[in-house]
Amino acid sequence: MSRDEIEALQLQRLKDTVQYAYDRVPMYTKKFDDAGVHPSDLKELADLAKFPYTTKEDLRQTYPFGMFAVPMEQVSRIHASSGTTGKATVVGYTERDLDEWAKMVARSMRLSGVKPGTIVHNAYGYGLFTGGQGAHAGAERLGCTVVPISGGQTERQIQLIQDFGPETIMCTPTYLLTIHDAMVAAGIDPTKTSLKTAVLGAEPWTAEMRHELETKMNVNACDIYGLSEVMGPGVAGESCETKDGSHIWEDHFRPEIIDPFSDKVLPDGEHGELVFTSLTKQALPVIRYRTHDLTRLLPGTAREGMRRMGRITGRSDDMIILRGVNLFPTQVEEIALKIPELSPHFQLEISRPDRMDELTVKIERREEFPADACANAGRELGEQIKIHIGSSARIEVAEPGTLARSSGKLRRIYDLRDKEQG
Ligand code: DLL
Repeated sequence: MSRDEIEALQLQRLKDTVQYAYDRVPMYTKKFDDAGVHPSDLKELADLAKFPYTTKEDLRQTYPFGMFAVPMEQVSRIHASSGTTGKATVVGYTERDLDEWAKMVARSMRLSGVKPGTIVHNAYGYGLFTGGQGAHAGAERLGCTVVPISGGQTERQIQLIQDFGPETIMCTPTYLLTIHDAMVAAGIDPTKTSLKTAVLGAEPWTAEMRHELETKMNVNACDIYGLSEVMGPGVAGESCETKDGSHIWEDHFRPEIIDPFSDKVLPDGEHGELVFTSLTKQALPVIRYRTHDLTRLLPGTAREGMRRMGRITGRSDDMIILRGVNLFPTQVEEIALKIPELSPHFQLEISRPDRMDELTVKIERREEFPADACANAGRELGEQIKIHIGSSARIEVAEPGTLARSSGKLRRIYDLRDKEQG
C-alpha cells in the first residue's frame, strides 16, 4: 500500500475507533468530555492531537477490567504487565484481537526472514507476559513448528536446539547471550548450530549487541517491538534485509511522537515519546497511549507506506527493563518496607560489568537495628525481589544517613538528544 492509501485507511479506522471507545468505555467518555472534544471533531489525521492521552495510570485506576470495551463473555484471553505499585496492568483480547495479533506477529517474523515450514524455538516467557504466547501464535500462523520452551532451564534449551534443529530462535537479546555463554561453557560451538535467525525484543538493545550476537551465534538478528497495553510483541517488526529498525504495522496502529515535557506532537525524524492509537482492537482500544519509549519515526524502507521506528534510546519514566523484566523502583520499595530492619532510603544502580545488566540495590538499615543484625535482612530482600519481580539483584545494606537524599531512588530520564544507536 502507498503512504496515501495507508493514511486514508488510518483515518477511516481512527474515526471508528474513537467513536467506539467513546461509546463503550466510561473512562474515554469522561476524558473526551472533560477535554471538550467529541469523536465528530476527528475530520483529518492531524485532529487526533486534540484528543487526550491515555496512560498506564488510567489502566491502574480502572483495574482490572474497567477499560474493556466488550462484555467479559467476549474476552478470550487476559495478559498483564507489571505496574508502578506492583499492581498489574491487565489487558484483554477478543477472538478477533487474538487473530489479528497472530497475523501481525507472523508478518513481523516473515519480514525478519523466518520461513514457513521451519522450526521455531520460542524462549520468550509464557504466562501473563505477552511474549511467549504472542510469539507462539505468530509462529503457528506463519506455518512454523513451534517449540514452546519458554524462558529458563538453559541447559535443556541447548539440548533441544541440538536435538530438534530449529532455524529460528525467539527470545530477549540478553537471553540469547546467556544461551551463547552456556554453549561455550559446555564445549559447544555456538556458530555451528542449526539456528539462522533470531527475532529479539522485549528490551532495548544496541547495534553493538546485534553485531556481537550475529557474530557469536552466526545468525541474522532482527528486532521485534511491542507492549502489552497496545497489543504485545509484533506492533512493529524488522526486515532481515535492511536491518534498519522495526516497521510499525500502520494499518492497525497510528503512531505519534510527542515531546514528553510539553506534550506537543513532533514531526517525523525528531526524537520524543512514542504514542499509539489502536485502529482495529475490540477488547481494549487505546487512544493515544503513552508508551514512555523514546525514539523517532522514519520513512519506510522494506515496506512502502509503513513508517519505521528508530532504536529505543530510553524511557521517559522510572521503569527499568532488566534482562527483559520490567520493574519500577516503587516495587522494590514495597518489598523493602515489609522487612523491619530496612529503611525506605534506597538507590537502584544498573551496571554492566560483563555485557549483561546487573541490578544493585543499596539500602540503608534502620538506626534501631545494629549492622550485624541486618545481613539477613539484605538476603531476605534479595530473595523477595527474585520471587516477586523475577530479577536477581545484588543487595548492599548501607549505614543510616549515608545514601544521597536528593536523588532518592534512581530516576531514569534519558536525554532526548541521545544519539541513535544504529
Ligand atoms: O515486552 C512485548 C514484547 C514481547 C515485545 C516479546 C517483543 C518481544 P511489555 O512487557 O509490556 O511487552 O513491555 C513493553 O518493553 O514499552 C519497551 O520499553 C520494551 N520493549 C519491547 N520491545 C522492545 C524492543 C513486551 N524491540 C516495553 N526494543 C516497551 C526496545 C522494547 N524495547
